Amino acid sequence: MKKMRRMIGQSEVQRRTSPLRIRRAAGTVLIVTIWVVLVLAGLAMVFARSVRVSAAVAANQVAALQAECIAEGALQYVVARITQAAEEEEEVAGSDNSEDYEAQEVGNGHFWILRSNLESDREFDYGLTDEAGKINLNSASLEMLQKLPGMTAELAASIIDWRDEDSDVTTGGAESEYYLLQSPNYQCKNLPLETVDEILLIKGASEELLYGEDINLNGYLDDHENDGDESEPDDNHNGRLDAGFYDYVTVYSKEANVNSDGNARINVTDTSSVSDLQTLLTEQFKEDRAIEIMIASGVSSNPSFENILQFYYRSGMTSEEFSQIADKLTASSETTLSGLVNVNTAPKEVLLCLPGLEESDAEALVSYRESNGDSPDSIAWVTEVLDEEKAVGIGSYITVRSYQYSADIICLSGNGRAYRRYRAVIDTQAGSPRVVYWRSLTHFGWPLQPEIVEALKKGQPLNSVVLSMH
Ligand SMILES: [Ca+2]
Ligand SMILES: [Ca+2]
Ligand SMILES: [Ca+2]
Ligand SMILES: [Ca+2]
Repeated sequence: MKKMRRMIGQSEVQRRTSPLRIRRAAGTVLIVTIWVVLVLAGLAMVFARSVRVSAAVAANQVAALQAECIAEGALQYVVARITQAAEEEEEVAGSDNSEDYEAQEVGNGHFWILRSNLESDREFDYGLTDEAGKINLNSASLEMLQKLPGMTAELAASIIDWRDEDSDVTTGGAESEYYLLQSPNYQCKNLPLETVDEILLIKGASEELLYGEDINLNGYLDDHENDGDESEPDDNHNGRLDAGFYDYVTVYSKEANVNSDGNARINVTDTSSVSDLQTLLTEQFKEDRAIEIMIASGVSSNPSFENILQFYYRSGMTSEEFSQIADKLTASSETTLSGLVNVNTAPKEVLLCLPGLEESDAEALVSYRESNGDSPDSIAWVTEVLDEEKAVGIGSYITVRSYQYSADIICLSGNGRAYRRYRAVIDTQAGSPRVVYWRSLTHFGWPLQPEIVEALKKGQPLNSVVLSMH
C-alpha cells in the first residue's frame, strides 16, 4: 500500500515535471503574452487614431477660425472700398473693377465678394451690389411689384397688405384674418419689411418664387440646379438658370432729399420757395431767361408738379439747362426719400418695373447709359430717352444716387479645409458706413468652383488655379 502510494507519488511528480507539461505551460504563457501584446497594440491604435482625430478636429477648428477672421478682414476691406469710392466720387458697384473682389489674399487665406452675374448663368461676377439699383419692397407700388420677374398677383397684393398700416384686404392680398389661421399663427405686420427674407412670412411667398432654381444664391447654374428632380431643387432641366426675383429687390434704399453739396433742395411745389428758385435761375442763366422760365412753368401761380421732370417739361427749359439745376430741385417736402431706383445703375429687369415702362424703354435706357460712359449727376438724362408721358411717369421713383451696398463674402482658409459665407448690407446714408445686415450663408455649401478648394487642399498655389479659370 505504502509502495503503491509512493508509486502514485512518483508518477504524480513525473507527470507534473514531464516535458509535455512544461511545453503546455510555456504555450499558455505565450498565448497570454500574444493576447496582451494584441490588446496593447489595439489600445495603441485606438489611442493613435483618437490623437489623429483630435489633431484633425483641432486643425479644422483652426481653419474655421481662420475663415471667420478672413470674413472680418473682408468686411473691413469692403467698408474701406466704399469709403474710398465715396471720397473720390467713383461708382462703388461698377462692373469695371471685378478683379479687386476676386480671390483677395488675407494672411494665407482668401476671400471673394461674389455677386450674381445677371448676364450669364455660367460665369461668376465679383464686386459689390448696389441696393439702390433694386425695387424697394417697402415703397414700390402694386403695379411695380407685379412687374418683378416671376412675381404673382397674390404675393404682390399681400406685400402691400403686409406693410400698410390698415387692415383692408387688397384684392388677392391678406391681413391678420389670414395669418391668424396659419399654424403657427401670427399677426399681419402692418409695418415695413426689415429684411428681404421676411417676405417668406407673407401669403403667397415661397423660396421657389424668391430664389427660383438658384437655391444656393450664387447666380450660377450648378449641376443640381439643372438635373430635374434627381437632386434638390426640382428644376426644369432646360440648361438655363431660371432664378427668382431675389436679386432685384431690397428693403434698404434710402437717401436724404438734399443736393450734392448736402444743402436742402428747392421745392418747386412750395410757393414759399419761389424766390429761391428765381435766385437760382438768375445765378445759373441770364435774368431774362430766368423770368421766362418762371413764367412758362407757372411756378408762382400753380406750383403743382408730380415731380421735377413735370416741372421741366412745363418750364420750356432746354435739357441742357435743366441738367445744370436738376440736382438742386425737388417736388417733395419729405426730408428722406425711400426706395428710389438709381437709373444709372439699375439692371434692365428693375427699370422695367418702373411705372409705364415697356421692355423697349428699359433697353433704351440701358443702351443710352452704356454709350454715355460717365454717370450723369441728375435724373435729367431720362428725358433724352423717354417721351414726356413716360419720363414724368417714372420721375417720382428715380434717383442717380446710391448709399446702400450689399456684399456676398466668401472666405476660405489657406489649407482649403474651412470656408465661411456671409451676406452683409452696408449703409452709408448717415455718414460713416454701418453694417445693417449680417447673415451666414455658409449652409448653402461652397458656392464657387470646386477646383479652388481641391487645389488648396493639395497645397497648390491659388493664383494658378484662378488664372486657369479665366
Ligand atoms: Ca395691412
Ligand atoms: Ca446656383
Ligand atoms: Ca435638381
Ligand atoms: Ca432651368
